[in-house]
This record gives sequence, C-alpha cells and structure tokens, in this order.
Amino acid sequence: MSNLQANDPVGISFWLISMAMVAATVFFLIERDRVSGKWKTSLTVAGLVTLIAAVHYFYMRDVWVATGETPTVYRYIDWLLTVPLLIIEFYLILSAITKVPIGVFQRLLAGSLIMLVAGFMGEAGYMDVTLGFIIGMAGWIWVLYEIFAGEASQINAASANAICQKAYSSMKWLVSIGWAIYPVGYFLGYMNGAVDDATLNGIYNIADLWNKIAFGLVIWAAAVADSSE
Ligand SMILES: *C/C=C(C)/C=C/C=C(C)/C=C/C1=C(C)CCCC1(C)C
Repeated sequence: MSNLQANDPVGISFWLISMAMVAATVFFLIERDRVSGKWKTSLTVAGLVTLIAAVHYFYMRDVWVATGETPTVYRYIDWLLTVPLLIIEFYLILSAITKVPIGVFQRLLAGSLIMLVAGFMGEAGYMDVTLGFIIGMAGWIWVLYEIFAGEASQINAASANAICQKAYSSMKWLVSIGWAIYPVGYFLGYMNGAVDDATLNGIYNIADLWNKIAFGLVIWAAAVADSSE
C-alpha cells in the first residue's frame, strides 16, 4: 500500500469520501429504527449504496495513490451496483405510498444499465469513445423520461402524498443535474481531452458524494417526516 501525500488533493478526496460513505452508512442503518415500517427498506437501500461505495473508495484510493491512474474498473463495478440501487429508490418510495407496476422498475433498471455498460466500454477502450457516449446518453435520457414524464411520474403525481412528492422531486433533480456531472466528466476527459486524470477523478468523486449521500438524506428526511405524521 502506498501512502497518501499532502500534495495529492484527489487522493485526499478519495480518503475523505471513503470516511463520509462509512459515516453515512452507519447513519442510515441506525436511523432506520426511527421510521415506520414502510420506509425501512428505502433506508436500508440508502445504507447499502453508501456501504458499497465506501468499500470501492478504499480500493480506488489505493489505485490512485499507487499509480496516479483512473481506477476505471473499480469505479464502474461500484456504479454497476449502486446506480440500480439508487434507481430502485424511486420504485420503493412510491411503493411505500401506493401500488406500482414492476415495469416502472424494469425500465429504470434497463435504462441505467445501458448507460453504464456503454460508458464502461467507451472508457475502457472496448468501444469507440464517442459511440459509448451516445449510447450511454440514450440510456440516461430514457431514465429521465421515465421519472419526468413516464409512468413513474404519473403515479407520483396521482397517488403520492405531499411528503413523498417532495422527495420524488428532489430525487428527480439529483438524477438530472447531479448525474449530469458524469457525462460532462467523460466528455472532457475522453472526448475533447480538456481535463487530465486528476481533474476527471476529482469531478467523479464530488459527484458521488452528492449523488449517494445527499440522495440518501432526501429519502431519510421524507421517511422521518412521514413517520411522525
Ligand atoms: C453513485 C454513482 C452514480 C450515481 C453514477 C452515475 C453515473 C452516470 C450518470 C454516468 C453517466 C454516463 C453517461 C450519461 C454517458 C456515458 C458515460 C457515463 C457512463 C459517464
């Protein structure tokens, strides 16, 4: 194991985020006790997301500190596990309130998998980077369509209570604005070459902090508010 150096801000961000993910995991899993039964699964899943990310961050920090290279494989294994878990939260919070057809979950899952597989193939050199980007964008847009205009959004508008709708709305903006950071990083890092590995990893790290911990906190806040009604 190589040691972290004081002049390596990206390495330090890997370290800090590892700890934030550990702390968030403990928080979500303990807070699960405070919320009513129908919200518990949502908090369990929020805790699993940060737990999986914490472990990947330990390994990614090591790769970065030892080689100064982008830990692409660990990064994508993390995303492959955590993105479906994040996306299932839309299904879970709506299911806490009303009945949701499984097709909603299947479409969200399919869209996010297309996005990730294409992105990985582009970043790892198995596919043309531009083609990987275009297919990846198409998968993401499909997810956005489902949550902004598709069946998930219609169920939310028609059946969810005010607390759930507020959480849905914050989550929707995280998946659009928060998630947009990744394709921007990919574009700048691999397509126009404007940023180096350090900047790319710095961008991905900040995005993960936001999209995993803040996302979980939105769900936690809704769960606590709804449970005390
Ligand atoms: C916790 C990790 C998260 C929320 C990761 C999200 C990743 C993305 C939204 C990636 C998106 C990409 C595209 C939309 C185009 C192709 C390249 C990707 C995979 C970076």
